[in-house]
Amino acid sequence: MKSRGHFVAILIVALQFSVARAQIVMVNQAGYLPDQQKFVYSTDRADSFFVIDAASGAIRYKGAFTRASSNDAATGSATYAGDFTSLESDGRYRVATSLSDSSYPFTISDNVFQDVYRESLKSFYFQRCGMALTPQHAGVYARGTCHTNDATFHLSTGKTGSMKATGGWHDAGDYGKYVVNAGVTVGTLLMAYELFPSKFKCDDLNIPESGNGVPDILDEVRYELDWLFEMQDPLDGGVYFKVTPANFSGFIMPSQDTSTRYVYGKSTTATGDFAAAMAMAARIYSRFDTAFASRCLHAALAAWGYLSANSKIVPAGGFHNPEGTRTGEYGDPNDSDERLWAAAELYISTGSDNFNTYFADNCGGRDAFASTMAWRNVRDLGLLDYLTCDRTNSDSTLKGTLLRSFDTYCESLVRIASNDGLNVSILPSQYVWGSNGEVLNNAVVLIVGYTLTGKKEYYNTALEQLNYVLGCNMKDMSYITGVGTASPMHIHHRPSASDGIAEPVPGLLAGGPDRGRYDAVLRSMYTDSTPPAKCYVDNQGSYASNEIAINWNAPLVFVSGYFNEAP
Ligand code: 9MR
Ligand code: ZN
Repeated sequence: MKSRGHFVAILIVALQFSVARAQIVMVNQAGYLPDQQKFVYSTDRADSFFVIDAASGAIRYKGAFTRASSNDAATGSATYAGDFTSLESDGRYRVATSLSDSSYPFTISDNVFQDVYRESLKSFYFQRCGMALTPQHAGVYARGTCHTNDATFHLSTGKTGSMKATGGWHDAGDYGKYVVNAGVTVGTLLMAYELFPSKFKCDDLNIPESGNGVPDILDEVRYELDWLFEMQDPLDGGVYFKVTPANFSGFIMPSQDTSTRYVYGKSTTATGDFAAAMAMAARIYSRFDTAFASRCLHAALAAWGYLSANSKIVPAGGFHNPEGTRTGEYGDPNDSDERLWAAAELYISTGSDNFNTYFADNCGGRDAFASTMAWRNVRDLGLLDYLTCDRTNSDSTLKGTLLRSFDTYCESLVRIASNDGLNVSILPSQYVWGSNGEVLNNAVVLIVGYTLTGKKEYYNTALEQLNYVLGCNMKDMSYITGVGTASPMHIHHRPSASDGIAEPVPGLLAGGPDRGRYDAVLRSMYTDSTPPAKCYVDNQGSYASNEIAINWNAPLVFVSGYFNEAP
């Protein structure tokens, strides 16, 4: 009888569980800061919700749901929001609704973002190419070195022979290294440090350089910069586009990938991003290592020289994969934003009028801010750095104009978020490949907006974007490996897939819903009528929704690091 009773009990629990999941109750699975805004979202029509102590079940807070949207285009559902901001006591909780649905557990405390911040930054160490990851620093994810062979000049370089192409981070789930994506990633991470040095000063991440007196974020970025130097042609300052094999490798460990790597021809987008990132590094590292800083500045100036000598985009029409090459393209037919960003950073680092004038003539003035940065659009990095710099000869009238444009842009993001059922700041049409990166880049923009204007709605909307990737989404999951109760287990990431360890490498952000359904797995599961915010699957084959990439992890580091430390 005992075992039968046991069976019935399990059945009841199982039934309750499946009923509970029929409607979702979405919370930030990392948790909430005690003194900040707190929202729970649900598709459940319940009129009220209870925040209960996760261990005892005791009710700690009771609130009413308000309808956030009815059948909105992104979620395809009616959604309800519950505000429990006034619950400020530290603890471990769950939300239950008056219809008996319940959420994953979550924490309220000052350090809820500590793990996501530290793990997301540490994930860059796990992406390192050209060195062994030791058990001391990588634990179970220790692995051998990789890609130490020279890269062969591809026909598109006009050269023969080979060159050194070691170090740096693997771009994503693949083992390629692409200068354009490296540039925006380095720019985002350095901007985090430059704007908020006290929030990004940790030196105890357990990377090989930890404890050396230089913040780990700068040590980690320097690993990428050291590879970037190799990508510059010393003869004319131009920068090669990428180092990859002709095709993506199978799902093997990096050390097993011995295919021929090619270095591809120079481009002005790569050279502009390189110039900007190196110019930023020149001023940011000058406090720690003057010789390194001046090397960065020389490289940036040489890259600018190449841009000046090539006033039209190189290659014509933007980079395209040559015949026979199938790795990432990062094709971008417009290099004006890369040039603008380079000019802004070179101006800030040198104070030279030439760069200031170039920036002023090309920044767009009243209409400067119209979009958020992404790998193909780095305008905002230049605009925001100009706006926040303290060069005394910068144009204060222009700064005033830019600030108004920026404020209007931030307001437009807040408006999009408040019309969205889950307070997400992207439009339904923007759930494209890497949408989680777009959401977090909007949060970066809003954080800078809050810093410059003090408008609390910018801060709150930025926080809601972090909530979205950490669980307040239609998949009811944290999109970050190893963070939260439900997170990706089958991420499109070659080391995670081939290291024999069930848990993926932690701290990696999945690309997120892709309404374009650019892979066969998404196409087999969803259709044109699937709500955009649902076009995601935790399946290794879904590279368009479940891959990871350095340029998506960088804004995650920025945003989680910002909220992790009190201002
Ligand atoms: O992030 C890139 C996305 O915006 C593009 O639509 C997509 C297709 O070109 O490529 C993405 O970048 C991938 C890159 O090309 C290769 N490494 C993996 C990147 C993330 O999926
Ligand atoms: Zn490698």
